[in-house]
Amino acid sequence: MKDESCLFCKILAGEIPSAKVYEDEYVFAFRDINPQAPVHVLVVPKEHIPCADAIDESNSLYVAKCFEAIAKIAKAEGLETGYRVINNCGEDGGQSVQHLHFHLIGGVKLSEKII
Ligand code: DGP
Repeated sequence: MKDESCLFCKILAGEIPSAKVYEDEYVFAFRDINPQAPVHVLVVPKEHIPCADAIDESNSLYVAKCFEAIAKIAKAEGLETGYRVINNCGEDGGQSVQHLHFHLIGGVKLSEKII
């Protein structure tokens, strides 16, 4: 289901252009407009799930499919020595777009590590 006011729903609908790297029935992935590493891909469910806090048994298949896609994209992007997957959730988590997404970051030795 689409949220008319959601930036990523507009990208999914092709109303806003993006640099697509992967797509299947459940997932769309595209390059972040403000990359933080040589590879910075946003992996987005095609269902409008606002944030990680809204994941439940009705939509968790989309999350599983996102992680299946992440493994495929990482291989396709040549990230055989590793990468990081980040989800920002809510105001304290620093989430700026209210459509669940996973940042796939790599292509360099990542230094800033919180955990
Ligand atoms: P977050 O702060 O975790 O909600 O991440 C949102 C990301 O979305 C941020 O890294 C920048 C990216 N972004 C925002 N607007 C656009 C856009 O129009 N196109 C693309 N490709 N990325 C965007």
